[in-house]
This record gives sequence, structure tokens and C-alpha cells, in this order.
Amino acid sequence: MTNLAGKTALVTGASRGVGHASALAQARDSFAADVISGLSARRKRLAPKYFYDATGSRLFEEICRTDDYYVTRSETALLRNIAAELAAGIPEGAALVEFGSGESGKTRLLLDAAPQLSAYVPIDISADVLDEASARLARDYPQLSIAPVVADFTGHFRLPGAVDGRPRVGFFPGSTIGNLDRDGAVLFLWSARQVLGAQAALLVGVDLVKDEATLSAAYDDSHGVTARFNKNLLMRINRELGGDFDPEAFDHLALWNAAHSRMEIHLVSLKDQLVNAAGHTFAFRSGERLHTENSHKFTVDMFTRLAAEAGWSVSNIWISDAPQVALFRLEPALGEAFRRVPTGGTRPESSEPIGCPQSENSQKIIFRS
Ligand code: AVJ
Repeated sequence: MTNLAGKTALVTGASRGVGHASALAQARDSFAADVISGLSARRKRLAPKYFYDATGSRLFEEICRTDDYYVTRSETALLRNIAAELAAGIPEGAALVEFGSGESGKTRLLLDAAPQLSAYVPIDISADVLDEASARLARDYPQLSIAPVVADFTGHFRLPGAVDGRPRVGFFPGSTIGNLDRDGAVLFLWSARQVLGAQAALLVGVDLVKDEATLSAAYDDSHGVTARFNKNLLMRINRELGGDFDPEAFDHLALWNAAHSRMEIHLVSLKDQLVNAAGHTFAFRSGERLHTENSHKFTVDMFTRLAAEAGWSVSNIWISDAPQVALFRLEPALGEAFRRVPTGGTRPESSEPIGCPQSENSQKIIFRS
């Protein structure tokens, strides 16, 4: 680990397994492979991680500023209000580990409230975003060691050796966990527990189930920003994989899937058409959908059970003003060392013994604006 303060060059290279150019080439290959398999499937689909090229990231920021998309607004207000309480649960000298850190915008609320943090490990798949965010944080928090890791946070990675021996607090805000299906969420939470170790806590931001009108407006905002965000996926395929999608020939569709407790977004073909991309030709029937995102919504009970399946117990829950989102504080559940593997995946390598006394104030729900 290196304290970036006062340095002219960032040290993110140390955490990268491959050079930048070859990482880019690899990313393009897996995008192509996923487009080919996703558009060839009987039910066409593409993973939401592909939304976030430079244009898509900008459009997402724009979504967050719309009146209809409440998730970011509610969560930021909540974090601001409970920052001191969150800080009180962070041990002296702890390392803050953020999964999918992006611009690290909300992180500052925690860093400001918890000067006892000695290190910050932002993990993100985009090296450029990570470099920029790390440089700004190094300038603004000179006492903090910053050890960025370029990785897909749903995959396997190691924490930088220099956070060894420090208590770790995981941070996963933004309701990003809602993008994962149930098995994926359990597997992620399970891996996070392995990575964070025995003395860990994990702060997770989760969107709550609410009335359908509020949900639908959030995923089909009146300014059409979410529609543009969704269609940018087609433009990205055109740009990067030589595609010839006509974005006008598709409609943005947001719908509430009650059976799975999730909002879904799709692109609906407005006519029978053939589209070329990544060296292949794909047929769309009129009305056929390309499924681009799931955004799961939880009740407090649902998320508590999900976390328990991954070996975490809930020590605190804070809930924002309406439209409500929640922040869960999780601790490793007692007796975790004896639990079996979660469903739907293989057990990630375990390097540390698990198990830590359960917090005394478990299940305290606090409603905060
Ligand atoms: C960034 C995954 C939390 O699911 O609400 C916003 C993405 N998609 N509008 C979400 C998103 C459409 C967002 N997450």
C-alpha cells in the first residue's frame, strides 16, 4: 500500500494483473462474446455492467439528478444524517473497502465522519475512473492510505497486503446489490465476508419495495434519461463492435415483476428487423424484448434472510424518508465457521477463521430522513 499524498504518480498499476492495453482488449473480447451469446439466446439479454461506458456513466449521473429517480437522493440524505452513527461503529485504524467505488462520491460522507480510518481500498472495474477518484481523495485526505484495486467486485480478488491486520469495514452503497439475482447476491455477500475477514462489518445500501407508480417512474423518468441510458447500450455495440442498431427502432420498457420483486428494463423491437454486430446477424421480431437490467427491491425481512444465507447477521438498519431506501450494517454471524456453502456456486477460498460475537443491538431499526 502506498499513501498517495504528495506523490505525482498513482500506484494502481501494482494491483493490476495485466497491462492497461491488454486489459482493454480483454474487456472488448468478453463484451463481444456476451453480445453474441446474449443476442443469440431464445430470450435476448445483456448484463447491465455494459451500460457503463463513458457515455453511459454520464447518463447514469444524469438519471441520479432527475426528480423521478429517488434512490441516490434518498440514500445520500440518509448517509448524511447517520454518518456519525456509522462512524461510531468503525474501529480505530480500520480500512474501508468499497465494492464498485466509481467516483467515490458517497464515500466522502464516511471519510469525513470517521477520521479513525487509516486506509481506503476502492475496488472498481474501470481503471480510469479509479485513478481519477484516488487522485482526488489523496489530495483531500492526506492522512489516509489509498490502495485502489482494479477488479470486478463480483469476482475473485485479494486485498492489498498492507491492510493485513487492520479491521475492515466493507461499503456497498447505491442498491447495486439489486442488480444481482438471488444466488449472485448470496455469493457476493459470502465472498465479501471471506475478503473482509473475522473482524469485519459490511454496510450495504438496499432499495425497498414500494408502490408501483413510484418504482415505474424511477425507471422511466419523464425526461427520458433512463430511455437514453438503456438505448446507449445499442449505440455502444455500434461503436465498439461494428454494430448497425437503429436506436429509433427500439422502445425503452420498464416494468415491475412482482413475482421476483424487481424492476426490469428492456428494449423492445418496434418491427421485424435484422441487426449486425460483432460479425454476426441477429433477428428481432416485432415486439421482441432485449432484457438489459434487473433491479431487485427488498423488504427488511427479505434482505435479512438473504444476508443470513451468506453468513451475516444484521446489527443495524437505518431507513430514509420516503421514497424509502435502507442501509444495513452487517456483522459475521456467530458460528459461521460451521456453515455450509451457499447455493448456486462454489465456495470461495477461505483464508481466515470466521466468527465474531454478534452485536448486542441486533435488529434495531432506525427511521431517519
Ligand atoms: C446503479 C444498479 C443501482 O438499479 O437503480 C438506474 C441502475 N438503472 N436506472 C438501479 C439504474 C436504471 C441502478 N443501479
